[in-house]
Amino acid sequence: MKLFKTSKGTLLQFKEEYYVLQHEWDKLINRDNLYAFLLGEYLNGKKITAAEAEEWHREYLLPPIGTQEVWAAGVTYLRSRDARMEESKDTGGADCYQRVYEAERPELFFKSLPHRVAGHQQTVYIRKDSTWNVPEPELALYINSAGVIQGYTIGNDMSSRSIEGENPLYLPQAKVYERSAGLGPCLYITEQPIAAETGIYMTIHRNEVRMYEGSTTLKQMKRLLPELVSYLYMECDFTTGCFLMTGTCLVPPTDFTLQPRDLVTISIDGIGTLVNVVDVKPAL
Ligand code: DO4
Ligand code: MG
Repeated sequence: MKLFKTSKGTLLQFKEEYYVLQHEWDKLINRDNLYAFLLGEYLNGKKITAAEAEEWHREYLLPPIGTQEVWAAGVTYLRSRDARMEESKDTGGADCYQRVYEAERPELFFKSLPHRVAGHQQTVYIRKDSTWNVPEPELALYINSAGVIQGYTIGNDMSSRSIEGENPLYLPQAKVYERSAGLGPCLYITEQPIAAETGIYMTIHRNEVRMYEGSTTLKQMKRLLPELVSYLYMECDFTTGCFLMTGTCLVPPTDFTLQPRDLVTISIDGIGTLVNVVDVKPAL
């Protein structure tokens, strides 16, 4: 089942049918067993045609987030550890990535408030003071206030590799700025936890030329999803739940950096596709 947040209301897709639900977003998603609730609820919604749903997607789609904070996990895949050790080798920061990859405690960091999040077909930014910028395609979890995973979406953890590489203490500046987080296109709600075989795919296009293409599966992740959630919820309360990006396994080659107008396309099996256009923040 998929929930789409739009400026006209919430759209539920069940198989190939679409229903408009009346519930307020945060109240709808923050519950125990969201899948069972939606199964019992969708027929109370107003059914619309596939053509109408298509128009809602095109014209009114929003990121699938209400008042939740967005957090992120790091160095959860070997590929991310290796890329970060490489980018920080000349500045002495490489060792901390090796240590966190092996450690019992995962790396978790605050990523975004909802107003900084870009949805499907919206613009993400690269920083003007950064010389090396990449998208990070990540499975993102929606976890309810009781600390239970209720749904999944696609995350784009936009990152400055030059700033993080200069000094790991600059991580918040490398990661947190306007429109540095992409989420969407929907919240994917399943009866069973998402499968380890689930594929993640990313392409980057510049002037319609493919500059990068990569894919992986969740199986490559070193950590378990409940392990990440339990550390995040250990000492933090999230009254309407929270989103957690779970780390990247796809890193473009070291000579690649994003430019304005690049198109980043991230797909995850079952969830769909998140497309973001790259730009810089306009001057105030
Ligand atoms: O260690 C810094 C950030 C790591 C990260 O964002 C990732 O592995 O996806
Ligand atoms: Mg990341």
